[in-house]
Amino acid sequence: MEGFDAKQQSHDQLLGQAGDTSTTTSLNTANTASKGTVAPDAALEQALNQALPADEHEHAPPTNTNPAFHIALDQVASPRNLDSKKVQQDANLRDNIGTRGDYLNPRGGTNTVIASGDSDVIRGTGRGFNTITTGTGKDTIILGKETTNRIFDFDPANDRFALAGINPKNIVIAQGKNPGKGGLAQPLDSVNNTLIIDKRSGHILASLTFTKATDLTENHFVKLTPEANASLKGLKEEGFKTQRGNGQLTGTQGRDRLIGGDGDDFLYVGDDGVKFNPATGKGGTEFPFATDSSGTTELNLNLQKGVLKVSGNYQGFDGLPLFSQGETTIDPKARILSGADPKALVDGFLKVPKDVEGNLLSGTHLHFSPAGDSRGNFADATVVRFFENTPTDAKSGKITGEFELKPEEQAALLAGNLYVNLHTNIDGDGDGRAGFPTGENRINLNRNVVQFV
Ligand SMILES: [Ca+2]
Ligand SMILES: [Ca+2]
Ligand SMILES: [Ca+2]
Repeated sequence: MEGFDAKQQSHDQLLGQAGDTSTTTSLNTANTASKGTVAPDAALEQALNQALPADEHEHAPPTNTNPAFHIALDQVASPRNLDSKKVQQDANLRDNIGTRGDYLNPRGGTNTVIASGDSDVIRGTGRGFNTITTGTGKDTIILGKETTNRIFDFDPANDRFALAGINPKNIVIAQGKNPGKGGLAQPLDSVNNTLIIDKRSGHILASLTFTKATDLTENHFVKLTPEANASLKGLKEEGFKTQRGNGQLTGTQGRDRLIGGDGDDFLYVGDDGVKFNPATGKGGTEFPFATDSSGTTELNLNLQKGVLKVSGNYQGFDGLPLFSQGETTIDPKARILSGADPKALVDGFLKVPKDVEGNLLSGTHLHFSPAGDSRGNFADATVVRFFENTPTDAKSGKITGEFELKPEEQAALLAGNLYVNLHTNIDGDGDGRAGFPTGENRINLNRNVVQFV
């Protein structure tokens, strides 16, 4: 992954959270590939390819040597091997697709895949880089050599992997140990992520954001057989709506078969595949710096054609929205819970005068990290977008935002991986409480808010 913007880094550090920008270490270990496995694996790979429907055959795909997708086993925490005797075979993929599920193959390139609320099969074997949100249901992600799949919402209680032409004994499961942040550009080997590594090459086959490696076992893996690939040959005749080509392919509420091209594709469940429950927040849900504010916030979300619209309001706040009064210094009565120096804190904020779309600096930010659902609590101060926050009196106001989200940002949103933080400052009503520059209310757009239909 690329390092993130230096301005955002300083913002990050000033909020007292880890700002290490180190990226994934490129290290192809001269490793210990066991003798005698290469030829059978290659033969199996060829048999798997031939068993695919004709429009999915891979033709001499290039080798992916990008160092960002490789890591040495001494750069990860608690690496462990799969016990290949405990990994079952799967001879039928077709039956893993739910009655409203999809079959999604983005093929080569740098792709984004957002699957459905039912059980889907996603093929991540095109030797590129895929960002995947699986949605709900029991989803199967097919892993193939030299392909990296970043999965934003892997659910160990429901989802699993199928190994295409990779012997399970070459699979290593580990926890990342990189403390670096950077919004969606957080390193693949983030301390928050589980890594699935092909130890022959050090290739990262999957990076599962915000998951614990200890939650994965051999039960999360099956070996893919040529029969399993062949079971997908009749999907079109069965009524799956097939779409092929480059760019964005948008599915229907029924069964879809979406096959991308060699370039960068976006396979998308469709706007009618998801809805949003109202998102609420309060001081006690602030993470990592809970506040004793009695203020509350409610936001409503809408996503149409890649545009996220957010509107809502806050009330009962201790402080006015940060920067809403044109201030360039922090009110001495405001409480900075990170322990940061107030001047350094505000200077850090002021270094990011607008977001990637040109929305001007405000104290209300969109961030990347889930909290408040089954995955645990995470935070990352990197700004993804700025909202408009307009006070209507000293304690309440209106929040709006309209953002054109990139496909991977839509994937983060629909994985429940974004949150809104309302930073405050200045004692508007003179009661001696001047808000929280580190954040007075956090509103998690988590799995309880995003609802696949
Ligand atoms: Ca593609
Ligand atoms: Ca799904
Ligand atoms: Ca569908």
